[in-house]
Amino acid sequence: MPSLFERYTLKDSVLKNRIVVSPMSQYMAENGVINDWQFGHLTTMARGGSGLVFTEEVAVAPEGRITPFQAGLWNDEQAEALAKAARLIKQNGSVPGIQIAHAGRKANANRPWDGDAHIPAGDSRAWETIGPSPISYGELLPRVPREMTIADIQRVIADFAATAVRALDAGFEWLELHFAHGFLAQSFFSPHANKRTDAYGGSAENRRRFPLEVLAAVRKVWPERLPLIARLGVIEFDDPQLDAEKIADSIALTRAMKAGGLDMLDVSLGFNTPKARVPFEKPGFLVDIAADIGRQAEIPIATSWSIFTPDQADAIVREEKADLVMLGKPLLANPHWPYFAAQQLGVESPSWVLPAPYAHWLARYPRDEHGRSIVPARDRVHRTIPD
Ligand code: 8CM
Repeated sequence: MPSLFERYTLKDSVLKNRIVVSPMSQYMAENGVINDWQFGHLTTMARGGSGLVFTEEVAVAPEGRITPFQAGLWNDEQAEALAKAARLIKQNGSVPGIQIAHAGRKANANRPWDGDAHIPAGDSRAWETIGPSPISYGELLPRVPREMTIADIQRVIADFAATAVRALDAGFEWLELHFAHGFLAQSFFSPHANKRTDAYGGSAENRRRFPLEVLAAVRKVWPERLPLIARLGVIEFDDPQLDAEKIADSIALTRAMKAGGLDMLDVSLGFNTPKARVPFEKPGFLVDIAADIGRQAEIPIATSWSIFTPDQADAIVREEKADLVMLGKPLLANPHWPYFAAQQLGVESPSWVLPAPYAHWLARYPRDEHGRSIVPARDRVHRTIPD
């Protein structure tokens, strides 16, 4: 059995394999309420055979949305729609996860296909953005956030906890805190964005405070029996010296989060500066960094970015560099990627990675005299040919 298709248990949650649908923002919600678009998207992803399906990033407060069309979870109507999404993911054979976040100084932008840039202050669709310090991200995101007061910090921490309660009630089994990609918690952690002189800024210890307090508040309300994980940006790729410091800071934060009840780290990018030059062209460029952080902080690891092929994903798990592989674009390009991966990796009866109404047809014919598919698995990778 290829390692990618081994079961995985974390707390009381059992995944049928190590393939995870990354949180992928759809920007199709209305007033933060997801709708038929996301129901179709998440159903498709669950039917594709991945062990765990994350919803897109869900904002904990209105001003924390990346775009006006992002999903939210601060009211009952949003919760009801997300509960339907959790049900659909389960009914279609996967485990439902949800990622919760506050976009901080990156909030209030246009959708990527509408230009990706901040909505200018004064526009009727603009709202006030907040952050650790009044420093903008720059380039397409020039808006300067209002520096958060201690009361703002406490309010947003309470918003994370309230959203976690709603996520639990909605039926989600995995909760991911978004501490990456230049969003609010990451910008507190990053010296690029955090120039505060109070207890939430300055030293590495102070810059850890906000994410740790969010984790503590959420862990109090999220049951011990269910996985609580964080996506953490551990590197920028802007400057080798700063990157080395950031990885060291990330290991220290991860150790502290583990002590605070974190069950797994999802290793990702900082995205705090437009000056970063991320080597996206290099397959699995984050994998060895993720493995190192996992070893040093002694915590289970998920990771993502530039992971394309089944062999690559399987090797990551087999070589114990990560426990879970998070995929985005490969699954958008081919929602049944797990089926093709199972064929390519030589899983017995690969069609049964998919739900029975699909699997039994795919498994049927043509067959040779031994009852096996007449097409070798390796040649079937990009074609829908029976087992
Ligand atoms: C959306 C936009 C930009 C990002 C994101 C998302 C959603 C999830 C995530 O990261 O982890 O960086």
